[in-house]
Amino acid sequence: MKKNENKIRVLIDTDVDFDDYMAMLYLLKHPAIEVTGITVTGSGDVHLTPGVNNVSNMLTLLDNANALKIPVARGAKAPMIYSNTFPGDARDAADAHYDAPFPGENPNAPLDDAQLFLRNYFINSDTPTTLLCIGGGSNWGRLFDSAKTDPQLRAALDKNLEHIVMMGGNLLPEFVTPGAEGNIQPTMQPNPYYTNKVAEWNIFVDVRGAQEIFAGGIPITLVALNATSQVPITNDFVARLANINNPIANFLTEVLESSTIKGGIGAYLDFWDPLAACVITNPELITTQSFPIRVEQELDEENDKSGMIIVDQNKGHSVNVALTANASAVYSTFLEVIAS
Ligand SMILES: [Ca+2]
Repeated sequence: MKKNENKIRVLIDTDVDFDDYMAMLYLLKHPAIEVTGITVTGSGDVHLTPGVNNVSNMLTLLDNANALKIPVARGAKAPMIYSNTFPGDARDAADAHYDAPFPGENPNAPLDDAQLFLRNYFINSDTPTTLLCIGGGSNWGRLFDSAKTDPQLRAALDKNLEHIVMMGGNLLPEFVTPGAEGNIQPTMQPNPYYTNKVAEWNIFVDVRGAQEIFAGGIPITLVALNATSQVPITNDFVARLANINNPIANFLTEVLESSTIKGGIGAYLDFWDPLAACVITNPELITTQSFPIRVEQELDEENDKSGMIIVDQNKGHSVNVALTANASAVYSTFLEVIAS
């Protein structure tokens, strides 16, 4: 792999929401990145089978035969614990890829088993890899859990999993200024199914998965709501995206303009997953601070504190949490790559 020796190798773990497309296509287009595999989780926004098909067919947007061969693997059908789930209408929209068409069908079949793919990937790898984790943590929570009884996998992860950049979580005002509320039941988009006001979705859908990732012993940058809430997807950003007028920009514009994203709440949402993707290439876009954190997972799932991120000097794991982001630099960084 000499030609790619200077590139950052990235594995992506996704729940194929609207903003996952922004994150994945940014990294797939970036000249300094080699995406070496994409695992899909069914704990998150999309259902598993449509999610796998959507990621696989998304690769046809790149008009590049090598991109079609990037491994896409079926991951978890369910979280490691509890049964928290996104609202059904949001899942239906994600399954239908927001009615934005892909140019074609990927002729390469997806892989059946993300756990097997990831184990073989690390055991056979001699190159450091970064993980972008932008869905519920069920795939990687399971991998870290199985590494506890699989010394060969554990050693391979320690050797070559260099860094995890994870979109998720929020530090509440009781831990940091300015704090960020959760997004399960935000003011702007009322959710009739849950009353939890302290958790963030990627953590909430699999509280144990997230905890296993935090405890996994690999350096983590957690791109929390504290930072992503400073980067709203604005009308001006979408106009600049639409103005690029290439197949990827047009696809992303169509997703953002779909009835379930902008139309559903009358405004665009935040730059959640794509901010985490941009942090891999441009860490200067955020400021971070290290905290010893853990996920509240000991309470019943119906408890309104389930999935809360707790700063805990005794039982927490050291994680770099993104607290601020430079919005105008994020927009420019992202759009420059999509336009290239
Ligand atoms: Ca996501």
